[in-house]
Amino acid sequence: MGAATPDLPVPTGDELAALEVLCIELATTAGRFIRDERPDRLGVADTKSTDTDVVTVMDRRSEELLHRLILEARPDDGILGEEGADVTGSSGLTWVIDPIDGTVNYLYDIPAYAVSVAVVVGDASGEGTWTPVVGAISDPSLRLVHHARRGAGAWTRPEATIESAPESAPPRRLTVSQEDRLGRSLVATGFGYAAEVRARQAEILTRVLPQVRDIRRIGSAALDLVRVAEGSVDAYAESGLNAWDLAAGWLIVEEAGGVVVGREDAPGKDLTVAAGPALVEPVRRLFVSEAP
Ligand code: LIP
Repeated sequence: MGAATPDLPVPTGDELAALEVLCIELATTAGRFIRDERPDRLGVADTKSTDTDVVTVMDRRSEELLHRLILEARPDDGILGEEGADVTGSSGLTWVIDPIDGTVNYLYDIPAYAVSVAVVVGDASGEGTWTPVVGAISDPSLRLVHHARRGAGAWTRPEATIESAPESAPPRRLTVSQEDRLGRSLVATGFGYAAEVRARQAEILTRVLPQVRDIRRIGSAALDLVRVAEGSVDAYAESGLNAWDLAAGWLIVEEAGGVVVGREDAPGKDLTVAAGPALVEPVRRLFVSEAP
């Protein structure tokens, strides 16, 4: 396990399993919604940190849907959402949700976006003060949902099996790449929205590119982390991530045998690096001078 926050009450047994089932259902429901209800003429409803950091009406509607379903099922839990639907809970558990991760891909109808739903313990508003215990990431374009709960492995299953007959298509276990040679590693990364951040990230890439097999820029942190968990990239590194980009994918990578770290300890806005055990430290060193 990576740099988790120690001494936090973690749900166990039946409660954790029930939370995982709920996570899967919520991510799948919201994933289906954003795919099947995407308006033909989708526009930009608003912008956030820069005029390229966009919000669509579907980001908001997806978060409203998740917010309603979570409160119906778990009224005492907290909620931290990318679009601001935050709730202070009393249970010690917080749902950390990204209603559309990869919003620019979604806006351009590029099939690489996700819904990320996680349950964390600790203070989800801080850095290094929380850890995920359950997570699910819906990939609506591939009609897959990826999920994990602490201690039970990481899995992928077809979206269609969520309600119908789960036993009809048993989930496939996810396992990270065993690559241990930096020069043979395929590394996913991403970039912030602010010009000065992108300039610094480009400088980092001039050091990274000659030392790795190649990079991939998928445009969704949640899907980048799934790619690490399934071994379809060897590593992922990015600065500037928020908790909602990171929470579910962090757990899924760890439960797939990977390690997720930050600049020094827990992953977060400063830096997130995810890879198999042999590669995580060499990749971290490559990116460590990057600042958000
Ligand atoms: C995205 C991240 C991605 C990053 C993009 C963007 P959003 O999140 O998932 O890793 O490179 O710049 O921040 O904004 O689509 O939810």
